[in-house]
Amino acid sequence: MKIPVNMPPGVAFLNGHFTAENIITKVTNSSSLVGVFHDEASWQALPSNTVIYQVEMLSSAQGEGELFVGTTHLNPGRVGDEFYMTRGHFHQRREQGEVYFGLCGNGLLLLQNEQGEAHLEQVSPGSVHIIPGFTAHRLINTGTEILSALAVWPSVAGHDYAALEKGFAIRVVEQDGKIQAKEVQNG
Ligand code: M6P
Ligand code: ZN
Repeated sequence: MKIPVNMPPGVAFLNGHFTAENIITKVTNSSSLVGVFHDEASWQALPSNTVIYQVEMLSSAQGEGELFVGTTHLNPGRVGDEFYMTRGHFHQRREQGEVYFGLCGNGLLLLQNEQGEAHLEQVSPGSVHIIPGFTAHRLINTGTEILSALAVWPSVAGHDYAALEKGFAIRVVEQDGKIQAKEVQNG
């Protein structure tokens, strides 16, 4: 009997683009990131169709035990002094974790627990980030190139954006030509 060998989807590790039959793409414009950046006037001044990031995802099975795979491509740039970043989220199923892999560009992964304690990890090509359960996560592009990171997460995890209405406890800005992480009051 001839045993079939199927061709799986592929990912280019240099830029995170997939080759697959069905790729789902979600574009996030600045206009949908209401209240995310601290300098509201600079945010208002951006053309509303300014693309901040795009996520491309493989279409895969959903349900308990199934995994999603996607790449976030976060553009370089700033809103006022604050670097472009993803909205960031807790998982609806709080106990579910996730893994990010830095592919290209340079930035930071902001991690924050339910007590509001936050820390940063350097994201660079080849970096591996284990995001535990009960931990909110956001990517920040502090470089001049696109920051692309591959992510693998349980399909049942879901996104809880509302839990972060007050925002994260750390903001990353450029000040005096340097990348600076600042603690936010009422974060
Ligand atoms: C990664 C994964 C996705 C997430 C995306 C964008 O690809 O974590 O689940 O949706 O980043 O992040 P956010 O949902 O915070 O905009
Ligand atoms: Zn997640």
